[in-house]
Amino acid sequence: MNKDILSKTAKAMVAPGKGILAIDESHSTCKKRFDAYNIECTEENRRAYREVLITAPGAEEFLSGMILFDETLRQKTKGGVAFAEVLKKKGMIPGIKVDKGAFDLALHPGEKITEGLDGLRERLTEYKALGAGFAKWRAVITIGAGIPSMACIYGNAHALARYAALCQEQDIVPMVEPEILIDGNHTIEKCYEVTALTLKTVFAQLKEQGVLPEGTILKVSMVLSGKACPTQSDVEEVALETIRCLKENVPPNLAGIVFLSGGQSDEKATAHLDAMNKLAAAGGANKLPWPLSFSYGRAIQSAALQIWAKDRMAVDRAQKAVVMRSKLNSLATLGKYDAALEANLSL
Ligand code: 5MM
Repeated sequence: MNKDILSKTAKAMVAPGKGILAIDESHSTCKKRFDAYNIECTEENRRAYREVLITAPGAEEFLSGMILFDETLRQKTKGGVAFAEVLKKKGMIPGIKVDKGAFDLALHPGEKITEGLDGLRERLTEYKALGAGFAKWRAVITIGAGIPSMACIYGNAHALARYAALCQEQDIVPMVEPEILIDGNHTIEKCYEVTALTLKTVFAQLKEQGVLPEGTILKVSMVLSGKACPTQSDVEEVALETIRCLKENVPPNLAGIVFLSGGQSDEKATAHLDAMNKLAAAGGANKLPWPLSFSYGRAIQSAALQIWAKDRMAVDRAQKAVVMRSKLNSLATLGKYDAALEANLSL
């Protein structure tokens, strides 16, 4: 483990004004997104769509990297340049999703465990040779009647720590992603409780496995009311509760924190991040020891996918959409976003 390489890469991932674009949908998730527009989920369609995102001119001003799926890391532009090379030439870091997905947790109905540790050391060696500088593993925690169980939280936390240690062994920065799902009618208080317990357990496991915090990025969900909760929290409350939860449960020497959007609208995901960074910039009790940035998938891609789906020739417009959304999120990492800017998004 080279501590300098790890902390340098991790710092670059959350450099001021920069965040990460997640385009690491597995085939089944990609099919869901494509189905909404009647696009066939073929290897070539996936490649063509990802080429639009990866080659978007100017995205590098706001993005430090992109998370790719195994297939994408092996694909090339129409002109024959490997996607990882395109990213590197633009000064972005290629990342790779290394988990094998979330499966039913035995004896625990309604809960998931993420798999993929078998053979991970060998896969990481290959991914490194293909250009990956960081790797992502997503654990899924569901809130419902009597869940999450400690078996689910602990099992996922342990797997996250084992994966993170394997990454750091090869100087690959682990992006540790415990996602507390937004689905359900739970309150923001319940989400806070589950997020806090999950983070506590994950960081205890990371410590136990010897994972270097300075060479690790946390990717986490915000503290939100469940989608079907009759009382929805406002932007200020989400920002305050998320900051409070992170400050209580994340070690201060972690390299950085990025958020997933998890089904929030594009505007809400940006506004929440901005509110947190405005609070942090104001100092006092909300001052933060780590940068807070984004690693959104849907909340950056949605407009671009819609444009490209309707007209495959409208690559320029789709690319502008992804860059504009990245720019607004970049402003949010600095606490400089203004909802009025949404009106200028003439796509
Ligand atoms: C882009 O989707 C990622 C992969 O998900 P699947 O394994 O389900 O295909 C996902 O991990 C993503 O990186 C994060 O959830 C963030 O994406 P959102 O859309 O929540 O911002």
